Amino acid sequence: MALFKKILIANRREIAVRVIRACRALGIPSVAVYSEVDRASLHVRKADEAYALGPAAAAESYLNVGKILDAAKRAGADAIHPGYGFLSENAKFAQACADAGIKFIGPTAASMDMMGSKTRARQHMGVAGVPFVPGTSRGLESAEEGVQVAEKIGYPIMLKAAAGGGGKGMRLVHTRAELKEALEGARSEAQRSFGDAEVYIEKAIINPRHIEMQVLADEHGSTVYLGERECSIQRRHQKVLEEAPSPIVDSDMRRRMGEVALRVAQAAGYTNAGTIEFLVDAEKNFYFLEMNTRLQVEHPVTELTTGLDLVHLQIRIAAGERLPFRQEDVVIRGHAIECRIYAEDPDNNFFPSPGKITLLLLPSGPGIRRDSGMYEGWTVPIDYDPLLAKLIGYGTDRQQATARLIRALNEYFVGGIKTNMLLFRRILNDPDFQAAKLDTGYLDRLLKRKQDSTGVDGKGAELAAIAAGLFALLDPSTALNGAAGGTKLEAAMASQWKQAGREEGLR
Ligand code: MV4
Repeated sequence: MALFKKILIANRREIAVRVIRACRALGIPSVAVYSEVDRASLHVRKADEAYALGPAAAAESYLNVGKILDAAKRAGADAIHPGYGFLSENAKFAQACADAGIKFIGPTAASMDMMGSKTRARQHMGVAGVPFVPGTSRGLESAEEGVQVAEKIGYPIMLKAAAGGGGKGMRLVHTRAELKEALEGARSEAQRSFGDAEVYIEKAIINPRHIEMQVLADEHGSTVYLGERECSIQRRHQKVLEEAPSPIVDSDMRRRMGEVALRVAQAAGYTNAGTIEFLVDAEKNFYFLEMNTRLQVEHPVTELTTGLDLVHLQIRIAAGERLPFRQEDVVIRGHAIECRIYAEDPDNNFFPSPGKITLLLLPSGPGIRRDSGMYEGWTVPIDYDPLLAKLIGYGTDRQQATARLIRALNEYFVGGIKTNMLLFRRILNDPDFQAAKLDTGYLDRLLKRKQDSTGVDGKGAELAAIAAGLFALLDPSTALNGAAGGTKLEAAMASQWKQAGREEGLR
């Protein structure tokens, strides 16, 4: 009757904690694995059991297939959840799990392989009638071939690595004169990054939106879409803030995108949770970009707007259960926005800012969800991606979700390290964000504008501090007036200035 005897989580920090929570809720014992620097990590504390993998280097720990399978065998785990990143999209790992008789909670190695190469994916999607950006569906043989294709589809064009992702091996080319050099650059970067120099051409979409569709597929042929996420707010191919639903997608567009996403998933023989990424142009035409064959960082915004627990469903699907609902049962309700809190220094080019968390004040209250991998006293290691936590605001509409998130960000305090938290106040208060004028160039434009210290108007913050001091003086309930009023007023004002100074220091 039990879904699994025990689940090992081949990951760390917030996503490991997220999966452990799902295991707990389902009554399944959880097993953590950790590297030397993660001995005291939150996921290790929360799991029922924990196994050491080895040194911090990912190749000797979270990317080491042999060590992870060995830990699973020792623990008696019959399933592995890979989280995101690390081995989550590694077809060889999925196959190695299958060969070891351990259920990989995700798609099959064959589905991953199909999506692992963009040219292969484009070939399959062409057959399935999925719209994608015009271009080639195989690697370029020469610069001359590139020039010919580019003349046909028209500049600007995009050169992309077939094995690529995250913008590596990608070049925007405006004219024929630039093409040869760009192709050489893209090829060598692709070879260096992926060990595969295959590069192909797409027509470039200028300032697209990035919108993705969540799907779930069981192992009995039933596939559903769970609505889209707007992920246009990113910097250097790293997402910063995501929301569901997308402000520009109406129910008709959602249905059309969803049906395309189902076709993609079915063409890949897909099972479990997956995401189909689209580029959307200014006229709201959408084009298949790629499929992510894992649970994504931003899955909570879909959970909040659908009321579903995606990790719970992933586990049930992996155990061979049927999806417990049909497409027509999926209802999108309300609006959710996620902020990715990174240990990085916005004043120093967003460089990672590891160190000890000396003070942690946590937000809560209506419409707030926090998925976190940190705790007070924990030292953030330098060795991995600097994501600390995700703060998600939910409301009946976008405006309420935004207001709740701003309120919660004001309650949230992470002391001892630098974080990107003030950036979110800037975004959420920005008129363009509030008007949903978003595309993949949005954040760079915002960051180029002259910024002040507080995320709101600098002079305004100063005035607010003074006004707070005056209110404190005039309000009898604060008992600041009277004989000792002068000194108490000074204290109240000093504390306001301290708050402003603290925020200044956190910038
Ligand atoms: C594009 C594009 C415009 N036209 N393809 C960047 C990462 C990779 N996954 C795909 N990317 C893009 N592909 C065509 N034909 C613009 C981008 C792009 C982008 C896409 C999604 C999210 C952020 C982005 C930032 C810059 C460029």
